[in-house]
Amino acid sequence: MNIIVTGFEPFLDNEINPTLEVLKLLPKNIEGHNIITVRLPVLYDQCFDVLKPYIIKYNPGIIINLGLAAKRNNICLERVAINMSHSTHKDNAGVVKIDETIIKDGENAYFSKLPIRKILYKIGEKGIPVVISNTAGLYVCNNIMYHVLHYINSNNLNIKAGLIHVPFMDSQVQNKLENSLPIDTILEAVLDSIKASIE
Ligand code: PCA
Repeated sequence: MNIIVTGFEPFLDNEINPTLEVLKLLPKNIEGHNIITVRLPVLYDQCFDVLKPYIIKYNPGIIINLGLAAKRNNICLERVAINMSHSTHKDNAGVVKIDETIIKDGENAYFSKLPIRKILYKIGEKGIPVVISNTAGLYVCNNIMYHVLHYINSNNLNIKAGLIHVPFMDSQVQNKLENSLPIDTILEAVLDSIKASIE
C-alpha cells in the first residue's frame, strides 16, 4: 500500500512549519508500506491541485494531511471538514476569503475517514496530549481536508483520509509559556496515527 503524508509550507508569521520537519523525519517505509511525502503551499485555491496528481499516481490507501495549529496545546485529530473558507488572515498569495463556499454544490461537510478514536487511544496511552477536535478552523487546513474528502467521495475511492493539526514544536517558541511539544513527540504521534490507520 502507498500512504501519502502531507505538510504545509510556513505561513503568516510562522517562519517554520513543524509539519515539514515531520515530513523530513518520516521513514520511507512503515510496516512494509511506502510513505510518500508531499509539501503543500498555503494557498486556498491551489493546495489541492498540488496534491491531486500524487493521489492519481500513487493510488494511496491512506492520506494524512498535517497542519500547524498555532496556540493549540494538543495533537488535534480533526473530526470534520466543512464547505467554507473564512479568515481575516491572508494565505501565502495574499488571498483573503470571507464566508466563501469551497466547492459550489458540494456537501456541507465531510467527516474524517481516519480511525480517529483508535488513533486517540494509541497516542493518548503514551501520555502524549491528544484530542479529537470538532473544528479544523476555516483557513487552508480545513480547505485541503474538505477537498480531499470531496474527491474521495465523488470518485467512490476507498481511502482513509483526514487531517491532523499539530502544535508548535519546542524550538520555535521563545516564550516557554507558549504551548509547544518536542518535535520527537509530534513525530511519534504521526507515526502512531499512520500505524493505527494501517491496522
Ligand atoms: N496550518 C494552517 C494552514 C497551514 C498550516 O500548517 C491552518 O491550520 O489552516
